[in-house]
Amino acid sequence: MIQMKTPPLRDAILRHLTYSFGKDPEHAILEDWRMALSYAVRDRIVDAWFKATGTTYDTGAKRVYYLSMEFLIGRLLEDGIVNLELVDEAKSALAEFSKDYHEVLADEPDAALGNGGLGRLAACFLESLSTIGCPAHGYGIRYEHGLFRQSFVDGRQIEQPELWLSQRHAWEFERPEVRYRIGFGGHVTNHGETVRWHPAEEVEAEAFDTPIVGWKGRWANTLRLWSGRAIHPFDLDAFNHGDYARAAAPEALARTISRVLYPDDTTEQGKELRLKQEYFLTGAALRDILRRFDNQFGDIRKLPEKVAIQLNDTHPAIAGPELVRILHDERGLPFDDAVEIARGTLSYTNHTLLPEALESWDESLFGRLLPRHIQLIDQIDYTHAQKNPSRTQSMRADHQVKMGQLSFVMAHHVNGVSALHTELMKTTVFEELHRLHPDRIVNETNGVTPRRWLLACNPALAGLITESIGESWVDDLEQLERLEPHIQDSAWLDRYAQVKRENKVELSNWMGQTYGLHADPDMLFDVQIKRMHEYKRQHLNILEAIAHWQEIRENPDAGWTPRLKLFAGKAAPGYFFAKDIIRLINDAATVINADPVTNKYLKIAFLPNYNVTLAERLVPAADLSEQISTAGKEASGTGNMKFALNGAPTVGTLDGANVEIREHVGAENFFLFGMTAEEVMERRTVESHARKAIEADPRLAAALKAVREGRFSPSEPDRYRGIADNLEGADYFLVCSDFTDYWRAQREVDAAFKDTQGWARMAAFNTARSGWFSSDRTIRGYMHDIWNAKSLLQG
Ligand code: 8GP
Repeated sequence: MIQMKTPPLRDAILRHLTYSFGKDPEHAILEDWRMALSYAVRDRIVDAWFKATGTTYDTGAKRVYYLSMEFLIGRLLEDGIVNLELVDEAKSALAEFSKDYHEVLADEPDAALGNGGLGRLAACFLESLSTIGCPAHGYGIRYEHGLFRQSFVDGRQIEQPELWLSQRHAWEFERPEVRYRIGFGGHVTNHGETVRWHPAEEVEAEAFDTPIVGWKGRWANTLRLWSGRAIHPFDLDAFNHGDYARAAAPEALARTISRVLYPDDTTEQGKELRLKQEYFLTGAALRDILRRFDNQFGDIRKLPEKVAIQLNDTHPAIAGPELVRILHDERGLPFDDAVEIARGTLSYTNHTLLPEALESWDESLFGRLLPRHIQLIDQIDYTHAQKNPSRTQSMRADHQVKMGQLSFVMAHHVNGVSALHTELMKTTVFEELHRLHPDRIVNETNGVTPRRWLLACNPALAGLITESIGESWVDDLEQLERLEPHIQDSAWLDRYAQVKRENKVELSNWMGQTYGLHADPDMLFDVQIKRMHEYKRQHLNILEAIAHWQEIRENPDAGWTPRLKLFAGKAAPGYFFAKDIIRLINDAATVINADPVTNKYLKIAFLPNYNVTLAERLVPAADLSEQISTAGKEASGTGNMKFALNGAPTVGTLDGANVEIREHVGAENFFLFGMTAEEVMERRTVESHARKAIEADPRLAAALKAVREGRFSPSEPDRYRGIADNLEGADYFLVCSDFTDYWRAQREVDAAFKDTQGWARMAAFNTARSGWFSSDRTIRGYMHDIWNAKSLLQG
């Protein structure tokens, strides 16, 4: 490998400004500076990347492939700078040119190639894989438009297309030489033993590579995203006949496949284009994986020994039948051997038990698009039934193809994402398959990368921690326990509290400048940020706020704890109930914030366009983390971990990873309320459970009445009748039944917050005891329990 001397960052920036972008410092615009800095940082990442790739080849190590329809990576420049420990150098280099570091960083578009938790987890995993030095690739789709941009008009959510590629993007390397043909439709021929699929339509998948660097630049892996291209991009004949639209049609059609990210989180719509995207990603990834494997190892029977493919939910589940098709139809292995090899290579993560999220495809659509795969699925299903005579559920029931069951049968391990979720998998959706394969389900509780979610987003707290215990916590987060003795020291605790206050001041200033929202940093900052969904119960939060407001009005001098309630989150464009909840929060905020009697004590704001960057601002400044889903519904949560790590105690239910967070931080540092998953199931069987809860709690009744009667929508009093009817009627997510206990927990929060020292102690224990929630720990779990993969870093 060529060895080159690394120039100082300042020189590298200037060099790129001049020779990569053709600008001198006098004429460079902000974007030029951002690009020049990015290229200077990228050069160093590339050095680490080449070295890692070389080591992986030389050692013949097993490789991990993470297939995911979503990678919610956010901005990458700060990530690179922080991981390469270039913060000070970058700041002073830019200062030499009179450029502000933060302004330059803020110019980068936020790559939102994901919806929420599942996509952000994939991004944290990539960073942890590199930090650990596990040879890995992420495979996804290079969507031209990521998750829509959200704004509010009269409190209503408006969606606009997201355009992250309209600005220059520094991180990817186009690989025009890496292209694969992906087919759809057509027919299957059968000549004796030889079965062949003849697709009717083909597009090309072209690779774009982004290096992902780990802590201290010791290792870098690749995120390879596929973009759709036409095989014959231009119809010259049509052009020559003056039909310019038809001439360009093939390219437009092929590009459609990677044009947009589906904006649904935890709902499946069964759309044809979505299935095409799934096969496009999976087909291209498998060809790429097998090409690399063939070049290096040759003997296909060694595939499970050298390759681990993780399916991020069922979206890439077609990998099972596709691998069998390649091994059996194309390479001539016996069917049973092909299935064995595929199963030895694949594993599957389940991220939700919500029935509406479990993928199942109409067999006629599926068979039309993937005629050979549906035959193979039938054969896989048939052999599985033969080997397991007590099986009652087929993956091909009701004229559907059930991707959850297919994934389970084709995977050597299936994992849940928190202890509770994994146990529920065994007793609900996968009960029968778990009985037949009792060793297949394992748990890998989620985690978050401490580089982004503490070191980069909360430099003040990171600084205090490093000063107190050294910097080893950055890639060994459980070292944070060593903060515990410091918590007993009141001077240290004051500094801890001071850091939180500074973060709150910074957020207040930013909200003031950006939204004209003026918040007193001494208020309790109560934050709920996540996708909008009934099971996450943002409506429970706003109902409690309304009840609280009514109570303050009645008795303004009762010594209330001042509170700022912050919300942020997007609703799927077709999820009208969730959109109504957004509007209700905005309408309630308008009325409540304008109330001179109460607004010293209660303010509400819904910040638009929630994304990774906004989370990075809010998490360090939060006092209280709202994790209030109906127990049994949130598979894990990862926002909950970010808040705890940054010193915001949780008010939450025993759901998902909240259970483990509470175990780790201690019950006395967590505000628990609500029914358990078991009690939830029982409560649903109680007739008129909502009505009974409302009758028992006059505060709840009064809050609902205000919503129903249009207190927050005087120009349209009926606006929220739908919400009121739902809550007073079926109330599937048990908002009413959990309300009273939620109210109680919130008043405990109020009281606890008044004791400044006591609160700081609670917050500090949350930080000190959150080390286990590092995604490094999670990835080590996958490497050990599922992939049988090793780190290639020494020591
Ligand atoms: C989410 C879960 O809702 C969340 O609890 C968990 O922390 C996260 O995955 C990471 O494991 N699930 C999804 O985002 C999800 O299932 N999305 C697919 C249906 C699109």
